Amino acid sequence: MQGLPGNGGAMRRGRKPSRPRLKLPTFQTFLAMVKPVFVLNGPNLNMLGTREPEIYGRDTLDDVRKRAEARAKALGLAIDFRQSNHEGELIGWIQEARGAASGIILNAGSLTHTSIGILDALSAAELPVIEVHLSNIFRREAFRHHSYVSLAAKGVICGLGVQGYELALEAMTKLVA
Ligand code: DHK
Repeated sequence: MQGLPGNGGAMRRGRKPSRPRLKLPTFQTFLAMVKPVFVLNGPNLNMLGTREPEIYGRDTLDDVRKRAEARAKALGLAIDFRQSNHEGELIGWIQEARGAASGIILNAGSLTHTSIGILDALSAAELPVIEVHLSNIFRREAFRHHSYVSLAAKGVICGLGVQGYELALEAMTKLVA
């Protein structure tokens, strides 16, 4: 039996006409397409693991990065994890984030309590910001109770150690959606 012109005879033989196939990106391609969340770490966080472990824990910064990357992958987020001991470098990365990132998770270390430059860069970035601290800064010295970063942050997580970074990533999925 002959089919109708143009549909390969599908109609006459009772089959649905074939539709053009929608090609979905793979999960990895999708990750590469979206802008990463910048996870930025300030001064002395490269010393994690050996630095005052009773306050900051025994995990190294590399452990923190691996846990953050694993959590981000499970959440479908791409992250760019960095650390610097230099205020200017951190400010440069926050400026870069404005065009290149979907959000910022920031543990600015001691610069949290001193840097108006970092606050200004965060305000200019116009991105969701979550502030993280490993230790509970409110149980510590009075000078740690004030944070310039908080003025630009959507939320603050402190005192929960490495888990704070994972919780920040979970919260970020809602903020970048
Ligand atoms: C890290 C630092 O280096 C301190 O200067 C802050 C923060 C607290 C943290 O708990 O992760 O005061």
